[in-house]
Amino acid sequence: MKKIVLITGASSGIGAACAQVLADEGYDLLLCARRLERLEDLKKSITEKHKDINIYIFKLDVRNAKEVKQAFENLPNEWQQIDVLINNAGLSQGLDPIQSGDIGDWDRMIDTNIKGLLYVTRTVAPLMVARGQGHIVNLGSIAGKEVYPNGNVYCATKHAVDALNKAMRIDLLSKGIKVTAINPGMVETEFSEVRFHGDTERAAAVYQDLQPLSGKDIADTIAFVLSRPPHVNINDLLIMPTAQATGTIVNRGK
Ligand code: NDP
Ligand code: 8X3
Repeated sequence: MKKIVLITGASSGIGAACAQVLADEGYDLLLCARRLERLEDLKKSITEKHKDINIYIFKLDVRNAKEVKQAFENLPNEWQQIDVLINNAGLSQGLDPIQSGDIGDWDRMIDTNIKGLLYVTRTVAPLMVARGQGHIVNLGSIAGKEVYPNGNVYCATKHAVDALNKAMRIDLLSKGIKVTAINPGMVETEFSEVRFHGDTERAAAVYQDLQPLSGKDIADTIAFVLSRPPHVNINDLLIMPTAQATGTIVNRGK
């Protein structure tokens, strides 16, 4: 029987790459995000390559607890047998000092990266507990391991993901459920464009003169983590571009 992976934030970047790579690995895909048209395109392109992979897409804003609960209650029964949850939906907004940060930006990061991840986990973990199996993969960040100038609230949300990852592993230990954190450094996706509110020039400068990670680099790593035998769990991985030593120290060859 094929395994089902649920990927939040599958409409772009790391989430979309996970969908492609895990389809190659034979997983059926349960994909959600706010931009349904993006998911439709992704489904079409994966289906063209893999006729045998089942894909179910649905629109979801992880910040809305009621919407999250209803979306999973409304899933056809066979799609509720979720083997892997990739808590990937997340974002950064703004890069400002604490004394002048935008409160709307702060709310969006906290509501998505912490509360959204909790709402989805609270809904999906019981389904895994009932089956006595499952694997939850949480997208943390280098920003959850250290703090960098003006990263304040984004770093705080990813430190929260780091704490929740450890907490989930403890609470789910006796239930046969694996919990893994994947903590990337710079990955070239829509992340910086979203952080800088659509300023594509400023976003491009982040990745100038160095080779960042790609979404596929992270997806390949997750596929490796998921392919370990039942008695092996990778708790926590920090994965950086070779050109990046810390959140802020990078080698642009200059
Ligand atoms: P992208 O901006 O390319 O993708 C983010 C995804 O999250 C999109 O599919 C977006 O879909 C989804 N999303 C955002 N808000 C919501 C919401 N409220 N409800 C549902 N889905 C949402 O960025 P990445 O792929 O880079 O980011 C994926 C994860 O990786 C994030 O958690 C990020 O913090 C983390 N990360 C990224 C790094 C990087 O350098 N890129 C490094 C370390 C960690 P939609 O807008 O359609 O809802
Ligand atoms: C995204 C990477 O370095 O901008 O989490 O925090 S960073």
